[in-house]
Amino acid sequence: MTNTSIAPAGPDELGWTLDRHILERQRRIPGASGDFTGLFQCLALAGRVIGSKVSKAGLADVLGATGAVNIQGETVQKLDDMANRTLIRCVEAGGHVCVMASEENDDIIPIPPGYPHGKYVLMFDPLDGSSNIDVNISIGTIFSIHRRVTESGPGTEEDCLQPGHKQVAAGYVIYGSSTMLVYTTGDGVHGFTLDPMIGEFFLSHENLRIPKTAPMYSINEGNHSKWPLGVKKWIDTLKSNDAPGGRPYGQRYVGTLVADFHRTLLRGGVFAYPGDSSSPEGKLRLLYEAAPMAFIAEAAGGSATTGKKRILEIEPTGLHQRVPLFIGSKDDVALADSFLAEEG
Ligand code: AFP
Repeated sequence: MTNTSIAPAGPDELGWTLDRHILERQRRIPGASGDFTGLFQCLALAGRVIGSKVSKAGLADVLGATGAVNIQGETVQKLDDMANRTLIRCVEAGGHVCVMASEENDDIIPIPPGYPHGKYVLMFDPLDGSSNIDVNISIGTIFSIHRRVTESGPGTEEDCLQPGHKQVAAGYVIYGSSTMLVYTTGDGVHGFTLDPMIGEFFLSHENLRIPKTAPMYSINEGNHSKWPLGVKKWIDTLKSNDAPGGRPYGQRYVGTLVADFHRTLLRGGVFAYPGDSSSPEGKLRLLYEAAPMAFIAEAAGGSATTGKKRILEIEPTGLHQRVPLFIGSKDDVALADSFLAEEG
């Protein structure tokens, strides 16, 4: 006899699509409007479009620089520009957000006239790791979602300048050997892998947890001479020979935060971009890089600090503010913090 009843919620031969995963969670929230689900559909579309362009980077005329320089003083790559425009176009008409902000734009990005203003605020780094684009190394898109704090109408900078602990969701898309979208709403981190033949993200990594510690560190050692003493001593300790203490640690560094963080999330260890004598606040941006990754790290059981303060507690003062970042396994970040505390 054929069983015609609806299958119970749970993975079956189709697997869980990203859409279904978000929808099932929406149904658990009484009175949910579907706006969050709608916004995620826009983000997933943007991820698929950008991923498709990235995978054809050598064939299409998208490699190289546009000739422009962004607010950070960095050369804008053509793919950076394409990714930025794709995200804005995919999201602006949906009616889910009241304002956006991007690492590539000097100011907030308003919703164009004629479109509704939603209750969410979207901030993103459209293509993290731009300097790796031309050499075929993994790059990514990072996003952070807040609820608006202004009442209604167009969103403002005030909506964007919220501390990271107030995020309602954060995630990234990594364009690597496969395209993956990883996200959290603060209660579990889930990873979805794009099936390029079907054009859909399927749940592949449910409830990711960062190991408590792992013998791996990730830092740009070329900056060694500029580091504060505490960072030098910490890295020297990780490299020292101490078999019972699990040292020396191995070193891995891609130079794309999304890729270095993704490895750290899956395998454990610590990623760091400290402040140094030429950039006391480091290189990474609070709103587009550090805060969303910190939200994901904490939801996976890890932690993220500036070496002195929890990233998610920082009250932002500017759209393009930078912060030192130590992120990953709880014990490994705590060890880094202890060296920075000694320094005073
Ligand atoms: P680009 O986007 O300019 O390549 O910078 C990437 C990044 O912001 C972040 O993704 C990396 O973790 C970090 O910079 C790498 O910086 P260094 O090249 O100074 O190591």
